[in-house]
Amino acid sequence: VIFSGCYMISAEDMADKDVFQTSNQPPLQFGQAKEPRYLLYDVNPGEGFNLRRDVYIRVANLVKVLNEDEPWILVLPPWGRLYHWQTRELGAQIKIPWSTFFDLESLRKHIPVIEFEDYLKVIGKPVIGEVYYLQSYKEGWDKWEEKMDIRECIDKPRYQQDENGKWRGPFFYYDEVYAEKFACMSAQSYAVSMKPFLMKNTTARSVFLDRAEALIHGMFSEWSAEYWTARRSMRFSRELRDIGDAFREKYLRSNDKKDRTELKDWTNMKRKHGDALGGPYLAVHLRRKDYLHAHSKQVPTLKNAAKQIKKFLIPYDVQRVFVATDAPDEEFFEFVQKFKKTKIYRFEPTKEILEKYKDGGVAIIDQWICAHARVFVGTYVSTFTFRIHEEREILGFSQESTYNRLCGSEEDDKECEQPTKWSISY
Ligand code: GFB
Repeated sequence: VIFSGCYMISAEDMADKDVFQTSNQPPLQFGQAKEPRYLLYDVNPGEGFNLRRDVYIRVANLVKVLNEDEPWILVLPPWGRLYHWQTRELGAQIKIPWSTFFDLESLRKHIPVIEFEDYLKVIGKPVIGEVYYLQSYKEGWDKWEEKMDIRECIDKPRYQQDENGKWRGPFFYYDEVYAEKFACMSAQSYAVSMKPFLMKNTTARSVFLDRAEALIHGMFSEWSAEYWTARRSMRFSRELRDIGDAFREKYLRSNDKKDRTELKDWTNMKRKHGDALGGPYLAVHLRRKDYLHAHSKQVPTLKNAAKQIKKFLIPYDVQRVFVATDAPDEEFFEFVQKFKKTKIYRFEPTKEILEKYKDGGVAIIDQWICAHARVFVGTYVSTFTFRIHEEREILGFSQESTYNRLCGSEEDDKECEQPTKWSISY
């Protein structure tokens, strides 16, 4: 069985989908249980990995509230062709399942989820019932109020009807997949407010919300326990954590016992700020590449970044620095040369690790190592940095050791506002 928990599978499912048949036992009787429905979603193609993780939380909480009334399963959108995944030798980097990056058993302790390929197996045909492409309101708005309406598409849609009436579109690069129905929907809505629409206005077995980043957290925001429950369920895969842990042990004298960062089943794990000590190293997220243009004022020169980092070393009594960065090699080596005695490290994947876990997996290993440092310094408004903050909240680090950022070379202390503290709540 693909998903855990209390979701019933109909007798009809049992009859024609061998995926549910176990051994030679006769089919089980499932009585009157309601068939589960499937929610799929996708995000604006330009968005990066870590904003996508935030959208997952919004949609996951929608699925959570749907399940209060009827069984819905979230279909995890395969990862693919993200702008920042640029290692050429890896080829297209598409159709990557969530299990490459995340621990699905952990996600399932929050809501029922399945991979897209498993969804296709269960349905038996490469079909999605209804697709709604979320967009804004053409006329704009004076005051923000929640509303949603089926409207004409504002832009030329990514979906086109073929000669057989099937809607073809960019379904995660699975060319054979089509939808039976398509519409644009103007929406100003909290994610959970889609519930009545999905339950009452749609009938298909599967519904796909495209541009799901348009749905906002609302009351399930970063400040609320519900946000954090979903967030805590987003554990990285065991394999990626193990690779990060081995690096910590080997190069940074860091392990969970000494660092007070041992993980428990997240449903029972509750830490206070300051419980975690962290390994004897500073970690910095040195975001470069497109940030040099996107946030030129807040991104320091390499020389200035090194100067800022040095100021943290004595107060935190650390002599090692771990650098997570998207910088090209020459920039990284230039940065290293700014230090004399301090040892500077970065994670360099073996060929096998890179091929297996790709750019996305390497970025997660970087985040995991940053999350365990005695002190962390991030990059202005980077969602990559924000996810590290959250990881450190979950592990129980003091907020002083977490919410620091590099300032732009020209920013004075007043301008260089430090990151907002998102305190974990349970
Ligand atoms: O994750 P992300 O949305 O964070 O996008 P931002 C940045 C991506 O760049 C990561 C790579 O997912 C990684 O693939 N990357 C960045 C890194 N920093 C590191 C690092 O330290 N180590 C490794 N291994 N990889 C936003 C984008 O990025 O920045 C927007 O989402 C836009 O699309 C904006 O480009 C300017 O929030 O930092």
